[in-house]
Amino acid sequence: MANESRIRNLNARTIDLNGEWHLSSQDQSVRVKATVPGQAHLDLIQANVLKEDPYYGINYVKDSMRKLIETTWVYEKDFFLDDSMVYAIAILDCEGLDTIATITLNGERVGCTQNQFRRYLFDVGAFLKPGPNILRIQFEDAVKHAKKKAAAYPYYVPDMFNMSTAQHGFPHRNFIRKEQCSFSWDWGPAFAPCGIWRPISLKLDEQGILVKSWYLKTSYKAIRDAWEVQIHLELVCDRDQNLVAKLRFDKGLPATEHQLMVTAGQCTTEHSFFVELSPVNRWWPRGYGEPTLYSVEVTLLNDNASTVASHIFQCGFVESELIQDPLTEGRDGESFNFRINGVDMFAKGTNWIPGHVFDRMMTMEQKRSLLQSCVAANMNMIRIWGGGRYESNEFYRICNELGIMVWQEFMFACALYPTNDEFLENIRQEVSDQTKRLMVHPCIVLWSGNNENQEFIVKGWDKATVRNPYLFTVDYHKLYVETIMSSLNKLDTSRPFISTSPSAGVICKTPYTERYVLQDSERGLYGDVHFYDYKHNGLHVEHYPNARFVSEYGAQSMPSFRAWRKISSPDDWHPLSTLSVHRNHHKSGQLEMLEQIEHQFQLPAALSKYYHANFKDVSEILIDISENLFDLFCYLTQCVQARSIVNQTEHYIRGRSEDRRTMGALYWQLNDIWPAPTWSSIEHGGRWKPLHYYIKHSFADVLVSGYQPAKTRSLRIHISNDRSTPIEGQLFVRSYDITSGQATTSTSVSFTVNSHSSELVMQVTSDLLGDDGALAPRLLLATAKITSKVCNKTYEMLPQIFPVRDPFLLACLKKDPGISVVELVVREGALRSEYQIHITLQSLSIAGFVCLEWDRDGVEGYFDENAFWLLPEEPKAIIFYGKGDMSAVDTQKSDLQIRSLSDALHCASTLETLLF
Ligand code: BMA
Repeated sequence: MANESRIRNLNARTIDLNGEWHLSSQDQSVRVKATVPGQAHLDLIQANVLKEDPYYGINYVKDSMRKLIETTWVYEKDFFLDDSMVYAIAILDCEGLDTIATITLNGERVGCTQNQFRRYLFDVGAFLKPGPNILRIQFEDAVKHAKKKAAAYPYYVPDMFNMSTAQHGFPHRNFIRKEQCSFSWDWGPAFAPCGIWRPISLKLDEQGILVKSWYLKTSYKAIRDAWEVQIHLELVCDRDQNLVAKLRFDKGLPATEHQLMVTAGQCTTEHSFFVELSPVNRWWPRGYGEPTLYSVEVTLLNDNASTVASHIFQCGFVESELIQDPLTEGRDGESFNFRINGVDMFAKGTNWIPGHVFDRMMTMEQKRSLLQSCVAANMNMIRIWGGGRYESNEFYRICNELGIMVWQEFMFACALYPTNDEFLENIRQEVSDQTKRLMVHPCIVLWSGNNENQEFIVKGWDKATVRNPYLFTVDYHKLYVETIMSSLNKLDTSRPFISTSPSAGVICKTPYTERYVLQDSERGLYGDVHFYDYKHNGLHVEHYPNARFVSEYGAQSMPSFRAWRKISSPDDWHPLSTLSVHRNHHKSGQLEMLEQIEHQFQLPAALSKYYHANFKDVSEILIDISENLFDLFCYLTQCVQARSIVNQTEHYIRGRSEDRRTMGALYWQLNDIWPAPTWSSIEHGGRWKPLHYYIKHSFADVLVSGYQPAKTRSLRIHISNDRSTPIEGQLFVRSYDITSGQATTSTSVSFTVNSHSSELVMQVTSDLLGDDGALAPRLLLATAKITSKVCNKTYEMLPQIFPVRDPFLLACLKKDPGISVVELVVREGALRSEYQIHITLQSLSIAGFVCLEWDRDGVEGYFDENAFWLLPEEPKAIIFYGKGDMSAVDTQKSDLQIRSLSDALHCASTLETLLF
């Protein structure tokens, strides 16, 4: 596996400046040890200066926390340069400073920075001295800086701050090139941290040459029908000379050698050559082939034929296209789909946000584990959303290896931005730095300019944009097309670019001319869509959009009670407690979740009080039993979220073969930045919510899905085939009376479904189920047995409660379904750090949404299935894939928490007894 440490520059001596530093407040009232890379908050916690946990309760808005932002923090490092060190060139390489910083070396001003996302290289030869040196980096208050910039700007540029009081954040984030969500988001807190957040080093040449940066890009060139490999170097040299670059690929690709001319001073040199198609194995997204990667070593020799530097890249060969062409067969509108290596692909995935406020707090292992969870849930794409940060090279290498396609946004979101010369120049540099760094990664299949900034203007999210859309549209074009797109195109045209998401498509690609506005009748016919509906029942399909590609859609849920317990006290354990409401940064989010529970299950009576009555009236009475109730609330929110989002996902997957021609579903959002009520499918810390288990089902290569159209009493069952060969087989449907647990009907039908398409296979009507006008709720199970030669597998539909659209009365279930663990065996896995727990469960009567969870710290991993139904007399075998220390598992069954819908009923009736 390639990693950062393999990147080396043989000849330059690199003085690693990471590790121990000192951090002090400008007035010297605080002075602590610091760790670089990092951010000041972390050092203050480490030194016990910051005593409160920033993630606990509402600490994040407390004065002690906010004062940190207002302080000017100074990082200092002493380092020693040996007398014998002779150098002609010395570069201070800052890979990431967050954000407004002034750098001095031995008291001399080296420079200043104003962009968290840029790599700053300073020539420091004139300031270094033999013996001890002091490097000092001073950080300004980011919030104050942004405010100052906004005030000095000739006109108001909106950032949605007025609309987001529930976020408890800071305004004017659009005036600073800093992670936008660090000023708060509707799922995250505002800490506006500062610090040396990425590695820092000093580079000295030895023979008069220093390579500052190495870049490599591979792209398919149709005119040559071959792969072009471009190598790009940025150097500093003490004289003009001829260099030789030798490239050695692994896996049998031919070695090459190239002459490069370099001139004295700062210079860049570029060289490209072609590799024939035949020896190359392409990088394929998962599900379509192997994500083949190549390693290539570039060695530079000087005119004395001695090696002056070398570097190893991991690269791949892939053709990425985004097809936005008129539809054939007389259909209106245009397609929006990814064509990778010539194959049209349905994008199945999710949206990625920063995994922790303080980047260092999230290890690469944790990021890898999240990406592996995407693979485990059958995804092939993630969208790195524009309000967060560009991830490290290692992150993209993991995506390369796992075959996950990346939709990469530039870091602009939910705001309009200034467009003065200073700002635009800053952006040009940012785009150039990030493109050069990232373009080597085959996983990146799309560059996108921003998140929702065009929609901001078109939908008039702020009075200013309603009053003067022209001004903001001109600014928009200047920033995303004239600045970002043109800076990007100078470096990389091998992948498609879109200016924004959601989009209304382009009228013309050259010159890039966007449609901007869609008429009502054109909605969903062009571009991609973001869709949120918090009002209607999430199971009512007619409210979902008809769209070519849905790059965001989501519903909120609580984190698990186990996670919530760690950041709260018993007083906070109410759906509408101060903390619950405060930490849900989406206004009215708590009530909306209650409403969804009401829509889908009808609220247990006690929860209903929260929803319908004035909360304060009942809070006192409920305090003693709130733990149970709150735990139940968290569980129910997760059940309704899972149901809503998979129903929607499956609607989009079926849409591939319908008039909608949908070719992508990326739900909002994979992960969390902290424990809070959000849209995530995996909570902060890595625990899968039921949604993640359900999504795994929806994104399988063959999907059996059912839905109940509006105004019908039928369930339509479709089979969607994402495989590249047709499938045939038999679909079996069984139904059970939920109240009695008795099997009622069974039927079957044979089917054939073409490759990459979706077919209606069966229509289950209430007649078939024996509807006499007062149908008791049925549990419908469907199994597709595929008998094609290349695929001999069985796929299940997610169990459906029929009628799907009616709220399901929990009272139909037995109060105690009698679930028991028949067997629990722990087995070592193939790797030492992996193990499996095999569990067999059974139940005396029907049990719905049976959720398993380990009630013990240190047990990490996921089950192969969760939130499932148990039928009487049908034992179910479940596997838990554990990671880490196996001894953390207590094989006593007491650690295994089992919950089902009946607990909601049980809890509700207990509460009722207590209340009335
Ligand atoms: C979308 C995203 C995010 C946001 C999410 C949920 O619009 O782009 O900005 O967090 O909705 O509201």
